[in-house]
Amino acid sequence: MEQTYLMIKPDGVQRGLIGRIVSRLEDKGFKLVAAKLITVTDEQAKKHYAEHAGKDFFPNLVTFITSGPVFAMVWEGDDVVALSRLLIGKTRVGEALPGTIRGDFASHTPLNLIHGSDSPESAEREIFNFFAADELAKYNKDIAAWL
Ligand code: DAT
Ligand code: MG
Repeated sequence: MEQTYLMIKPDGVQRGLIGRIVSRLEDKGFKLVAAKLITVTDEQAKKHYAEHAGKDFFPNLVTFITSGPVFAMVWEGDDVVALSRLLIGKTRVGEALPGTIRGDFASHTPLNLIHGSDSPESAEREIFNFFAADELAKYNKDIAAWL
């Protein structure tokens, strides 16, 4: 089953949006397999955003993501990488549609509340930048047959 790394960024934690964001992911039918409130280290941040190293906004991105606690999560489901990014909405707030998390709650692009892996390969790398394998729960939900 596909897994993805989703992370409520420091702005989402500060604004008290953890519960509402998690509810949307549960409502969609994804299965939560790991979650914890952590402060991202400089090393983890640089690894997480390695694809953006060298871009003008990279230093601000690292400063922002390490500026306070984040809510790190692993979610599971069919096509969860692509479907969760649809729920999250576009990167730029001007393009994030109403009904998406960013479209409904974010008003400035860098403060866009939540990260979602962009491919199954990124997900694998990102999950293990923040979690150990034994932190991922293995369990079945009977409701899965109805989703
Ligand atoms: P996403 O978070 O939608 O996967 P991304 O991987 O392209 O987007 O960029 C990572 C984060 O960097 C994004 O959530 C916000 C920030 N960012 C991206 N492009 C930016 C830009 N042009 N100016 C400022 N911040 C930007
Ligand atoms: Mg990205």
